[in-house]
Amino acid sequence: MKLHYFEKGAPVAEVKAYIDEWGFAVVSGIADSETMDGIAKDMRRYSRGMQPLELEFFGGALIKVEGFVAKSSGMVELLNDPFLVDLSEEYLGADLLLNASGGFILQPGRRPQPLHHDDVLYSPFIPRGGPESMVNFMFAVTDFTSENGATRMVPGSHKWPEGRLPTDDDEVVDVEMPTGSVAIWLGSTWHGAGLNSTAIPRLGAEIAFNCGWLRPHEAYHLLIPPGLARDLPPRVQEVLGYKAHRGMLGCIEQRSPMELFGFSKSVPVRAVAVAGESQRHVDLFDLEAWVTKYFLTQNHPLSDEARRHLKRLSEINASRRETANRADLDMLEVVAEAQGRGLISCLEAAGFADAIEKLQRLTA
Ligand SMILES: O=C(O)CCC(=O)C(=O)O
Ligand SMILES: [Fe+2]
Repeated sequence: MKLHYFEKGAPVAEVKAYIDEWGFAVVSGIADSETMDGIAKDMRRYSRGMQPLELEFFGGALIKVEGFVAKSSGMVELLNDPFLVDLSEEYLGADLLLNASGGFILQPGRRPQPLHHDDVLYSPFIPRGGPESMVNFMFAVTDFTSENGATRMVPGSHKWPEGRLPTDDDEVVDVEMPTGSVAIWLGSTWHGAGLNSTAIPRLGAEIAFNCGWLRPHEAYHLLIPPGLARDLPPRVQEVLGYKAHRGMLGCIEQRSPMELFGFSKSVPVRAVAVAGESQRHVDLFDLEAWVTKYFLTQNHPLSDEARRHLKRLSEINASRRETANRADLDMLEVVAEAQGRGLISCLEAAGFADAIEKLQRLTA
């Protein structure tokens, strides 16, 4: 294959179509050099005195700064780019979680990392060929070259059946990319760090996600407890696990922890969110249409955050419309309520108090 380089701003659908075909993609220019420099500094600082990981899995030359989002503000910035979550949601569904984040320092070595697929974490329990469980982003903090051990990918290997192993006949592509680029691959895609035959370490910053109904590799509630998470951007709070999955997993007293802890300002949303079924003016079925119309008439651009919540709410509402079974309806109602609350607290945090007030009047 000839590797295509997407540019920052490439539509999610285009990048996804490419990943669907090859199992991975590269987007260049996604992070600026200042952010990369900051991350490089943090990586060097936190890796002082560390030795390469010993497990055969890592190949003998990889030093890893783990829980890296908890250690580097640059990593928080990367994580807050909506492109990451928007693209990953295409594979993992809504309310996904940060699986792991790391500084990957590839030292000069003697052999490459063995080829593997990252979803070994879950594949004993989710058969290959089923839904994807992970999406991985590796940012080039230094240039990635064939000489310094750029990550190697096996094109199309995400489609391989259980038990199919790489052979010498399989094509392997070195993902060469300049600093500020990101390589993206699926949990099912075979890959591995290359061999660094230069004298200078290769630095990569990894952010991986998993489905919100799976337990992440790293325990981010503990790495970034509520007192610290409070000051992070909402999207980051969400993927750290402070948002419940579909309003039902990871709850405290039936609520998302971020609601209960009051991460966004007050959340006077229940009245709006539960204004279901028989209400006169706005009900959950129409909430997204109402909000979209409101922003159109106000000439306000709809924030990414709000757009995301709206998209989820409309997905849930579409399934509500199609579901006749009472138990399923009850469940979907819980989910719609949670998504409605998320939407409204995000509107509120963005300062659209007038929209919320209107909504509340309409639903009173
Ligand atoms: O550092 C790299 O290029 C890839 C590392 C990797 O795939 C892993 O450790 O799972
Ligand atoms: Fe990997």
